[in-house]
Amino acid sequence: MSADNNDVIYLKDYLPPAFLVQSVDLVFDLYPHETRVQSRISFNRNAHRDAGLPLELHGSELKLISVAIDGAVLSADQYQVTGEQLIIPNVPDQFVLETEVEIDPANNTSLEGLYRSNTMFCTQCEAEGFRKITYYPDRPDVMAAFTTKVIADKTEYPVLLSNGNPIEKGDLDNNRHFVTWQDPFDKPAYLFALVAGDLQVVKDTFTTMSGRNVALEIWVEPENITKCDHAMASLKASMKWDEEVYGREYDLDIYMIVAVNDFNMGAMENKGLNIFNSSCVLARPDTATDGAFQRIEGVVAHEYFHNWSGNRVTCRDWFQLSLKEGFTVYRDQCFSADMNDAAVKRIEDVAMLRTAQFAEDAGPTAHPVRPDHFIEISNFYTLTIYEKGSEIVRMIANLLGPDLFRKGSDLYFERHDGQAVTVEDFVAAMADASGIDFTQFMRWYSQAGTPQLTVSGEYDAADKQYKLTIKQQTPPTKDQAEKLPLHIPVKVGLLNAAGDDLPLNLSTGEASGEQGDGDRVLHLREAEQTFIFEGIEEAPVPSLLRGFSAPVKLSFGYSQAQLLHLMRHDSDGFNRWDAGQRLAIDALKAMVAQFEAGQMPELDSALIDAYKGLFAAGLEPAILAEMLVLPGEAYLAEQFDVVPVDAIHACRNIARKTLAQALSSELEQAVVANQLSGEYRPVAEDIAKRRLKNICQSYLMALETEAAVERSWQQFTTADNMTDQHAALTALVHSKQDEKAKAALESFEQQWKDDALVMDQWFQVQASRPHPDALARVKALMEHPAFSLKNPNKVRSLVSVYCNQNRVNFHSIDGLSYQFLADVVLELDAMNPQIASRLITPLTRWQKMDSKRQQLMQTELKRIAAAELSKDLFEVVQKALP
Ligand code: B3K
Ligand code: ZN
Repeated sequence: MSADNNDVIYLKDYLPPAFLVQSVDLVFDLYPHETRVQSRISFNRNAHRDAGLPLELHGSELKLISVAIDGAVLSADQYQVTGEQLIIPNVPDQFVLETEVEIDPANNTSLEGLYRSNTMFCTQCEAEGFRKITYYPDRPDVMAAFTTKVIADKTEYPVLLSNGNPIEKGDLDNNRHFVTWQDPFDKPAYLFALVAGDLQVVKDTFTTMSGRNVALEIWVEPENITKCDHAMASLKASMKWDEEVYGREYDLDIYMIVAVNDFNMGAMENKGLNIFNSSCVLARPDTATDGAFQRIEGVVAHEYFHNWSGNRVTCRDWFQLSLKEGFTVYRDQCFSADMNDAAVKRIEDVAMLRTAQFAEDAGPTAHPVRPDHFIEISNFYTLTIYEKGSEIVRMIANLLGPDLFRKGSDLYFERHDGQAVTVEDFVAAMADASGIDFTQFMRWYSQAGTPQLTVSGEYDAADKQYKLTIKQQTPPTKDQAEKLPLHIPVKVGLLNAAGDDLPLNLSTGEASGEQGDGDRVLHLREAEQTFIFEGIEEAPVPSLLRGFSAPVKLSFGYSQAQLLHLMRHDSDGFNRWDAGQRLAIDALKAMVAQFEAGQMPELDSALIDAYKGLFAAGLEPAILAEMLVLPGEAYLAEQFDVVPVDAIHACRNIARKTLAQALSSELEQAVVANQLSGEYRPVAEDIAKRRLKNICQSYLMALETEAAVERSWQQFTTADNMTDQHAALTALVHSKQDEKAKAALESFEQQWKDDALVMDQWFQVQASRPHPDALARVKALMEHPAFSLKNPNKVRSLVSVYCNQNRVNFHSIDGLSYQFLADVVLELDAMNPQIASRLITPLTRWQKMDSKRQQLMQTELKRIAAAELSKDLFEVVQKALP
């Protein structure tokens, strides 16, 4: 399995660059197979490194045509070219390097560097893709001003884009033309971008807070021109929000977004020229679901926010990736919370974190938010870097409060504008702005694994005291056996019997907030610590970790009555939802135990009553919808040491049917009451109603009564928006109504066969269908004309969705799905290593499966390991092997 270049790179080995770049001039002469790239780079020796060091540039898959220094062409003995580098031993302290290379974009299936998507040229350079374009010090701490001339055929590529502002354009011989772009801001090479194609544009403008006009442009293939409005509105809202909340203004005169079909992830924040996966930018009410509208809003904002948190202030090295990603995710989460329902947004984010990031933190690829070594950095664009990284920033924000956090972020941006910095620099700005000591807190960046808090409460009626004792422990992870106590902010409230928050007066223990407040943030620092509240007149019910104040697992011996109390009364919306989740988990675990003992599982009637109560509680549709959803199979799996995959699936289904039966009139009523008329609007209020209606209808479909099936069919055939059409399609396809399912799928395919993004949804609905023929169907769909292994969206929609969301089939005891995934991963690795190494994830999570499945999964991992692998896949597989 080992290629020879699988060297491990360590954070401790960081050295500043030997040469700095003053300016870069690039000329691209674009042809599908033989693109020529000329570069002219002025270098200066870095005074912080030894004199006399050779010039070492990164370069990969490049055909070197010529190299010259200060105008003199070098002979072959004056430099060395390896698979990864161009090394020139003797160079002056200051010089101009000119190179010309040839590259083959049409054969670049890795979608990194310069490649083709449909008929256009586009680039993806983060993290280390620029080295596939030309020889360069491809590291984020080398920042320079770029000028880029793009030359191409005028008919096939009328639009030629790069970073910054266009400064010159003109015609050339042979029907070719050019545009020259200049980016005045120094940037690392990972933010370079180029696009050439036959594109159309939607234009708008934004006036910044200082009164400058910025041209906004979204460039798409002609058939997508009607799908840009939502992204444009989201962009303008993001620009405004960043001015208001962070005081950050956009800096160039133009901001461009380009939509491409073949893209490894969601989008990329290249300076002034964002490149987006079409799935994260294109939407129209009839083609995109509410979820897609919200995702677009979030991703557009995320990439825009990077202009400050990432581009103006960037990372010193890739170990600091969370510096820009964690902070930017935190910023986009807050933005989406402000644009939508804040409690629902928090619930969604936490549900994802607890399901997927906690599993990552407990699995073989667990790593700290700032890793200390890697083989392939592409493997570290993870939930830990992004989502746990965001939780760390959220904890800092909560420790400081809004005003000091703003002061801290202002200080960070001012101090480090134009620099490539570290996580320490970010935290130092927060510490300097607030006077808070973050020394112990820094362990959050270096310790992997999810801390476990075990909490107990003791009420002393005589002394009117309530004592909370909190123990913390972080389990060992693959690379770190020993863990130290973390500084954990634990937000708590105490509810009295009437359900009100008691005033909290702390006599022992450190906390933020004022004495007498209804909730306080306890500062847990020790392995075990007791906090004492005074003047508590009655035995309270503690509401712990309000708003999910830290990314931890928390256990407290709650009784069912206490959870019901929290579910009804907690003033914290998140914890009200979480109490419901805990109740449901307890009930489902009891059912699993019955199932495994060979009994017929029965849902606890207390849960049924609690759910019934939700309908009478006068909740907002958005919250009611969230509270009605049972924990998913993946999160339920997290609750067991050995995962009973089949029992979880069966019991969850039985629970859904039981609830549907018991609550049929409430559900019916909600379906009727939440029908919307009028034009589709992707606004929180309408999204909540559609969601509530569709959740209730999906419960009713669990019973598959004639009336329910008929209603889904009606909705499917008459819906004027994709949210409703898709919900009805899912309900039908996931039911046992084979005829109706088939008819719906055929009609949907007929209607949408020319729309790639809608066809992705068609693949997803079938890949997640929990029926025994699922694997055969997925395999057959891989032969469908709309499927392509070369397109990441298709691979994700069909293969990833099957392996991650159709758990009962993926883990089928015949091991055939494991074999299937291994086959696909091996085939894909030769084309697109980044996608292959991500796709394999479910096969690496064998640790909590039963021994039979463990063995089947390991057999496939070993089979993969025996092949010649990319660096990306090699790194993941070697970690995952037993
Ligand atoms: N910064 C990019 C991710 C690049 C991934 C490279 N393999 C998108 C984002 O986080 O905004
Ligand atoms: Zn990002």
